[in-house]
Amino acid sequence: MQSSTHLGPATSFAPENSFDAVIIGAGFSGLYMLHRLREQGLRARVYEVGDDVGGVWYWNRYPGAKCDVESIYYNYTFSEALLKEWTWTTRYADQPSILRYLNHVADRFELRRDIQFRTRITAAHYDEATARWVVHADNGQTVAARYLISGAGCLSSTNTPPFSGQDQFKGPQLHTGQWPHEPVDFRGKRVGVIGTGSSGIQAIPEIAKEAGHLYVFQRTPHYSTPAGNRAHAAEFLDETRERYPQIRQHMRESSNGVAKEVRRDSALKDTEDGRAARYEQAWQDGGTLLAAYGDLLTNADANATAGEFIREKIRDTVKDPAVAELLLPRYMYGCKRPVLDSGYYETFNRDNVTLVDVKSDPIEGITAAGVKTGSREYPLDMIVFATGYDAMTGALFRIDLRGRDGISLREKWQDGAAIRTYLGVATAGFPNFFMITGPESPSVLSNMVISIEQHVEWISDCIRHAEQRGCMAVEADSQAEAEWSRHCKEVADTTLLPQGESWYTGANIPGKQRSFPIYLGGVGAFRKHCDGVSARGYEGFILTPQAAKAA
Ligand code: N01
Repeated sequence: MQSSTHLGPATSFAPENSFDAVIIGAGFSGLYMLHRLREQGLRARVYEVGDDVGGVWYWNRYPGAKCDVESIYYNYTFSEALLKEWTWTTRYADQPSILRYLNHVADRFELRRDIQFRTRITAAHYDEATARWVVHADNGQTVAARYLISGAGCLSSTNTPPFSGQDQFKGPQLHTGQWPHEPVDFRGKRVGVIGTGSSGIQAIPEIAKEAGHLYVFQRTPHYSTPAGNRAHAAEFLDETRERYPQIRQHMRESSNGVAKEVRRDSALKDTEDGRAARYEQAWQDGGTLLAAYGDLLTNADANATAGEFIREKIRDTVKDPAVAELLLPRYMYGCKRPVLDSGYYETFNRDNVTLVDVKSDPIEGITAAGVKTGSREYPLDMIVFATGYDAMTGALFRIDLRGRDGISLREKWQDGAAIRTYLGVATAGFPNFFMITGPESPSVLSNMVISIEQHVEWISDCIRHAEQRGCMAVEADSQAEAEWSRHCKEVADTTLLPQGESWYTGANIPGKQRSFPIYLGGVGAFRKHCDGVSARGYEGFILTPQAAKAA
């Protein structure tokens, strides 16, 4: 048995550097995890890279940043008092409102005293002899903890493609996922935005309103539908508060974590007029069209009807037919994350906006003056990278995470080619390590906050169970894990989603191994399954009693 880790043994830590649990990240996940563990009487410490709480909502300050899950569903539901005292004023909350909410939560539950900001966890090694994690930070600090819990997020490790010459550009270069705190002045400037996913599509209409000229560098046209954002009426808010117990129940039992009816009928069984009317209704209501029929993500022909409806809308909206043609998405709708916008396609009718098709004329590099494609150089004063994230595994792989026998998570998962988790919450060989909305949980294909709450509550119950029985370690069994991974893949393969070229599959990161590490069985079914596992005494987990320590 190994007696220490590469970071040294987990013995001889001063009390101030020794915790029951270390939690990585102070976003929605880390904040609630800290609250739960403190309620259970455990000593937990959160480490957070940012200067303050918020996670992705701390970093994503770009103009137009909003959440595409309706605000009344995108909040914690664990506290009646918190639900009653907070009001979302618009259908979709913007980034400043969500950040205010998370600050309110941190203050209300006095969380800040157990959070260390401006600290990045760089390594965490499991010391098998003491059944503790030795955790190292970028400031040189090393602490030990019985439990290590990642709330590092699914979309927090930003991706900037390695364009040649990037260091030569004379003006500011900004990434939507690491936006500056001070206001960015676009007035009169030639601005280039690279990327037209959710972040680009939210930012482009806002930047266009200010910029002297905006160049949108688009590689793949994405599907976007109107968000239909609006102020909430007072009666709607009153009624929502009254009905919240039912709304919460509905969210928890639903497929995607929001309390909306899901249609199950087939788009192909409807008439052409019937489909047009239903898609039009969904378009006018705002939101994605994915809920219009039950088979849009499972049947390519059904999917094509929604795709064509959106293409027709783009042709109707964009005045220049050549520009409209370039904006038409051709992949299967929903296989990249569907985007919600506020006036995106209309933006291309402005005189100060130019769409640059970098699929036919790829970006060759960045120069001192701007962006150079194969055919010409675009002189710019500022470049905005809306180029997304190394999703699902990026934040975990950035940490040198080593479990039993010094095996790293990256090695175990073979850089993403062989991701294996049990319930997305644990992985064999890494005792007492838990992931909040890790790979192979519903995570990014659900309302994240509802999924985070479910995982946090399940993890804290599991820890309580282990503590009450005096266990030194809880670890996923490799058989149970293999079975869960197989099941995830089997469910995903009943849909069109694994076929997509998207960050869901890792296709957005050159060289990244393809996989589809998201559980598509639905939030309600997942919760039921996890509850069954705990009711059966944490079936599929190995609980090592204290006595085994001496063996
Ligand atoms: O990133 P993306 P995002 N040359 O990966 C392009 C969540 N989110 O930050 O499609 C040229 O979707 C790339 O082109 P292509 C949400 O889940 C949520 O926009 O790969 N272009 C694409 O257009 C979302 O899905 C909210 O051909 C290059 C873009 O960059 C996720 O975050 C708001 C390129 C990246 O799009 C990620 O969204 C915002 C290159 N070399 C984000 N490399 C909410 O509302 C990449 N691109 C909650």
